[in-house]
Amino acid sequence: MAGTEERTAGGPRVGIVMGSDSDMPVMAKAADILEELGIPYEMAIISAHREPDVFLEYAKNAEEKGFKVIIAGAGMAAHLPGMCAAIFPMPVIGIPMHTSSLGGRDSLYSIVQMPSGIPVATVAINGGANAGLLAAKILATSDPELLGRLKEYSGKLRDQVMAKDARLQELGYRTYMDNQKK
Ligand code: RP5
Repeated sequence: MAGTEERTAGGPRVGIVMGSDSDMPVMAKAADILEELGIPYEMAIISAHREPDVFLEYAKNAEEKGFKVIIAGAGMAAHLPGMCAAIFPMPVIGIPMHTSSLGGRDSLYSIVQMPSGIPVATVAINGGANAGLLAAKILATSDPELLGRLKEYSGKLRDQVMAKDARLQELGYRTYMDNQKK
């Protein structure tokens, strides 16, 4: 399939799909998280509107490929995540893209307002990293080693904030802010 790559050894457990390459900077944040946590994924660019036949093949084959979660990102009339959820029987996480015309509210409403029976777990506008983490947490419910790596990740976040506060106490806020601007 064009535009598809598998990043880690072992079959892909997560499908990352986006409606356009203009979505790539946000979707890359989800991929970065999966790589950091050692989760194999496959990334693809597929437009539900511009190539519906290709989209249908992707969604129908996703379970057979071994995907346990799909992360789908799209902007404007963002039907890709909802249509993935209509076909793929496991969790779909939707990422609404920021848009220049309506600030991403168009994408957000298109993705989050699913009809009863077909849920899409929708993250914030441009919330690529959280989508990756949510996928990891879903997989971690049946993978104790991954759960351990997630706990380490949370521990690192905690340490980073504590280090920042220690630096603030040492320098005072004016010097801290001056250093931030450099
Ligand atoms: C959506 O339309 C894509 O997900 C993208 O966010 C938006 C704009 O696509 P391009 O015109 O940049 O290809 O389908």
